This record gives sequence, structure tokens and C-alpha cells, in this order.
Amino acid sequence: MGNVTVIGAQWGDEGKGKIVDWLASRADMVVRFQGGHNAGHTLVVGDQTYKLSLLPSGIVRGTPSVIGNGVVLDPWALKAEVEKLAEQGVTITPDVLMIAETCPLILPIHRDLDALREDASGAGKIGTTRRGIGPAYEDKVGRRAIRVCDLAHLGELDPLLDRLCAHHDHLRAGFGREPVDRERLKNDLAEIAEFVLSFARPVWRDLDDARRRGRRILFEGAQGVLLDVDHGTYPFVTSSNTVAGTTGSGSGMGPGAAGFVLGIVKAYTTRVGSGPFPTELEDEIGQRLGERGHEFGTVTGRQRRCGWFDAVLVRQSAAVSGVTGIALTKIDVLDGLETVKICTGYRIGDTVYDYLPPHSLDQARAEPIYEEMRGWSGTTAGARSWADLPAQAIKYVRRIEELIRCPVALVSTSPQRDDTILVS
Ligand code: 2SA
Ligand code: MG
Repeated sequence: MGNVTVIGAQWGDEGKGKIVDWLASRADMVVRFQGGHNAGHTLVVGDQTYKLSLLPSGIVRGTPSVIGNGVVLDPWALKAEVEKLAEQGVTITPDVLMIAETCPLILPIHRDLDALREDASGAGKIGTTRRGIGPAYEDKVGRRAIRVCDLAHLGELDPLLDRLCAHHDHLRAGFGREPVDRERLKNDLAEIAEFVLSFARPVWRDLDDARRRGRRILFEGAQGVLLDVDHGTYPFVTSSNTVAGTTGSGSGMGPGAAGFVLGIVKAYTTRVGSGPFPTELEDEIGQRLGERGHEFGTVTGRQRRCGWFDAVLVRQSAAVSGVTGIALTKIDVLDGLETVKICTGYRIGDTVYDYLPPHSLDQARAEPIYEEMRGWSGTTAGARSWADLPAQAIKYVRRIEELIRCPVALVSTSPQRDDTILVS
């Protein structure tokens, strides 16, 4: 096995954490290449549950882990997560965690701005995690970010702060807020600098070495393709590119780095935050999926919206992300349903679409066209081989495969790492 990239092929929360953990034992390095601590990856190892937001999931097993330049890094969230893992017996040293020196920092002013904007947006609210992700990426692209490497030059922050504050003071004034407290920001950064710098390295060089030595790299995507800032349900998206194509630019490797692109796909659909969701179920079936699937945000605890499997969306995600194969997760949540539905197209007015049109108004008006299948009465939970699955469940998986035009490589049947079916 060469490099593998794991990405979410829906709106996030497809169960990437478990799959990454499963693959991490076969990888030499795990790399995060986009997003920040808005991600929520839950790993269940034996009787321990780990909830990670910023750290790559490989860290729990001691696989060397990299936070690439494409990630926006909240240094205080990093410290809190490292401390929490230490309490669970996972010690994180600079041998195991490597952070790109070029990572832009998420600062308290970004968190403030995220919340101020959300609160002021009324019905146009995005439903962000309020972690400051969007404002931090804006400052990166606007060339006014403070980056990890700046923490080694704290005496020379003023010119950077001049640029940063010229922008933020103006924005804050618009919300009736005081200008940025520069002294406090400098003190806060001075307090955390040593901790962050202890992990900072030219990770592009470590990755280049790894590549030259034929080491296997596992790229861990966060969120999902439908939250990609270019390919997702804009503007109800996150502020990074979540597609597999970001692996290279977000870590400092070439475009061939991604290797096998494994799209993680939940056997139904969920979404947290606002925005169109054609197959959303606001009835008791939706509620049942949410309860059986424990559909609450790992980071924010928000209830996730639930609906039927949407093959149109996943086909599109798989295409724009170059997915090689998919891992289907949480099929056990559908156990016992009399019928299951799969969305195969949309009707908007008189027009039938076999893809999701780009405008959020059209997306909101899209009526799903369903194909109905008989459900299964047996249980899929904990199945470890194809033969353990009820025949109707196999039919469901095969139909999905056909509709999304992508082979199923894995089926995951519980949060436990061993409850996984390898489809050969
Ligand atoms: P942001 O905070 O700017 O990235 O939010 C923008 C949109 O992206 C969505 N988003 C997510 N959707 C699903 N899961 C995410 N991670 C956490 C989890 C979320 C949580 O795994 O459960 O705990 O609530 C995630 N991160 C961002 C977000 O809902 C907005 O729609
Ligand atoms: Mg999640």
C-alpha cells in the first residue's frame, strides 16, 4: 500500500476518525492538511474514547503526525488538546507531533469576529463552529496572518500587528467593539510561544525524506467535500479546500502525494450547521437516524440534521475529489427499517438534475427523486465479513456503488476498529 488520503465525501462526520485510526497502524506518518480545530474526530480504542479536533488521529497510536501548513492553528486549543490526551495516557512529544512553521495562527480576535458575524447574520447565518476558522483563513490569504514561525520573533511583531490591526480594528469598530488589545495579544503569544515552537519544524523536508524512503503517508482530511469552499454548498461551507487535491499544497508535497483517495461515506446523510439539504428528514425517521447514529457534533454538541442517502451528492463529491474507493460507515443505523430510500436525482421546477446545481437557492428548492428499496431485519452491527451482512444490506451497498460510480473498498459496522469489512 502506498499513500492514502482519507476525505469525507458528504458534509463531514462520516466517521473518518475510525477509518484513519484503522489505517494509521499501517502508515508511517499521518498528516492533516486543511481545517483547524473545527474538526471533530472520535476514536474508540478498546474501552477508551478519544475526541480529537486539531491533532491528527494517528497520534493516539504514536504514529508520527504532522500538522501541515494548510491547517489554521489555535495554539491554546492545541495545548488544551495535548493536555487532555496526556490525562488519557497519550504523551505527545516533538518526536510524534510536527507542526509546519508556516501555519497561520487562529487568534482570539478571529474567534470574536466569527461569533460577532454569526450573531449579526440573521437568517444568513452559516452555523459555523465559532472557532475562528473563517477569519483566520481570510487573514492568511489577506497576507496579514501571524504564523507559527513569527512566535520565534516576538520582539519584531509590531509591523505584523500594524497590518493585522489596521484591518481588525476597523471591522471591530463596525460591531461597536474596542480596538485589538495589542499588549494583551503580545503577552498571550509570548506565554504560548515556547510550547508551540517545541513542535515546529520544516515539515515539508520531513515529508520529502519520507517520500524518498518510500514511507507510507496517510493524509487525514477534515470536514467533507460538500463543505469545500470551492466545490461545496457555498456559502454554507467552511473556509478551506477539503478535497483530496489539497493534500499537496496543504502539506508541502507534490500533486501526486495523495495516492489512494478513500472517500468516507455515511450510509445515510447528515449535516450540522445551516444550508440546503435536499434529502433531510424532519419526521420520525430522521429522528430515529439521529438517535441511533448518535448524531451530535463532536466539537459543539450541536444536533446534526439527518436524511436519506443522496447518491447525487456523493457521485459529485467523488468526482471533484478524485475518489478511488469509498468506505461506507454506519450502515447499522439503518438496521430494522422497513424501507430505505436513495436519492438519484433532483427536480427543480420542471427540470430534472443529475447533479447539484451551484446556486444555494436552487439547492434549497431541489426536490429529491427517490428510489425505494426493501430494508433488512437482521443486524449489520459488528459484522466483520461480507457473509455476516443480510442479503438486502448487501444489495443496498451494491446499489450505492453503482449510483456513485465508485467501488466500495470498506464497510464499517461499528465504532470499534475491528468491526470493518474489507471488500476485495
Ligand atoms: P466553520 O466553523 O467556519 O468551519 O463552519 C463552517 C461550516 O462547516 C461546518 N463544519 C462542520 N461540519 C461537520 N463537522 C464538523 N466538525 C465537528 C464535528 C462539528 C461540531 O465533527 O462534529 O462539533 O459541531 C465541522 N466543522 C465545520 C459547520 O457546521 C458550518 O456549516
Ligand atoms: Mg466530525
